[in-house]
Amino acid sequence: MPVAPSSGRSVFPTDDRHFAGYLPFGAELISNELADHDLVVVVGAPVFTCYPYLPSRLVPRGTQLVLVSDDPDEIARAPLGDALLADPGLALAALAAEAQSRDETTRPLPPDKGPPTAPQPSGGGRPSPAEVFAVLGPALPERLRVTNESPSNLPDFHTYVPLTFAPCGYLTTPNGGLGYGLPAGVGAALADPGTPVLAVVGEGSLQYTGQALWTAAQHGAPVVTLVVRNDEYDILKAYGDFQQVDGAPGLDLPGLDTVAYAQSYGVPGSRVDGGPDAVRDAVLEALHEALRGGGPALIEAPVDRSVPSLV
Ligand SMILES: Cc1ncc(C[n+]2csc(CCOP(=O)(O)OP(=O)(O)O)c2C)c(N)n1
Repeated sequence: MPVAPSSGRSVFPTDDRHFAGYLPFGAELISNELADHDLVVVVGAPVFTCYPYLPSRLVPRGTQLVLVSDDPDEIARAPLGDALLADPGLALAALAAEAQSRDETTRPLPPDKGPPTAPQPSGGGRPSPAEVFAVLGPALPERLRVTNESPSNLPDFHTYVPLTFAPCGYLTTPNGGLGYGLPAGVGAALADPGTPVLAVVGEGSLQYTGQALWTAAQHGAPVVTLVVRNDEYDILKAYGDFQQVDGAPGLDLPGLDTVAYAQSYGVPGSRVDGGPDAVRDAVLEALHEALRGGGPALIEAPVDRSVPSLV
């Protein structure tokens, strides 16, 4: 079972043998990924959110698509396929019961994928985001909510950070609009203070709703903000490359001091220059402290400035 492109929630435990990864964002890439399938059932998600624009059918000709949704507007928006207006949970339960009642050979479990391959060392003075996530991800506690608003690192984040806690164990913006992640994490921590939150955010995205740090400080919310700092709007540089635009202005972010910024809102912060192991230790310590009533903290982790390819 793959997760719909740009899903705002974790809908399936990523350590399950049936988890088939995240669908890419661009139409052509999605279509290629689904090419081997006769039937695609989209459950409780749009068909499909796409970015960037890559003109293509969403599924190959010959592949049937059915949307199951309780949202008539979503059904009206679906650009192709058939739709069933129904509660997705009830519909899936009915489908599972029907499948079990059939006397057919059960499909074997998909092969165990094993752990992801280790990232290439960045080669520069700073680690890559992948190197940080590869060390941090497996060390994170099971009972943890995670939010992500660090756009250029999303594929690395998904590769190395297991998302297994439910319900709403993972929160992110489904449409790319910045400013949701940190407030969502603070709100979740206030609603459920027994579950700490790790809010992963780019230093650019932090500027959109950083005031949430003040709310976290005032209420002692157990939220640890991890700023993945690359000193630029990395994903927009990637978009510039994709559109073959050279030298778009305003995409460098030198001189932001996110530690001082957090402190100005009453949240203690520290910059961790010691590489992935040091970042992991600092995050785990801060999560531990937060759960013991120590309140929020911010950790800034410098990473290298490599611009990822968008497609
Ligand atoms: C409300 C809003 N304003 C502007 C944008 C455009 N935008 C998309 S990503 C991005 C930069 C994010 O920078 P950063 O958080 O540092 O992450 P990076 O791309 O470096 O990983 C911007 C400005 C947006 N998506 N939403």
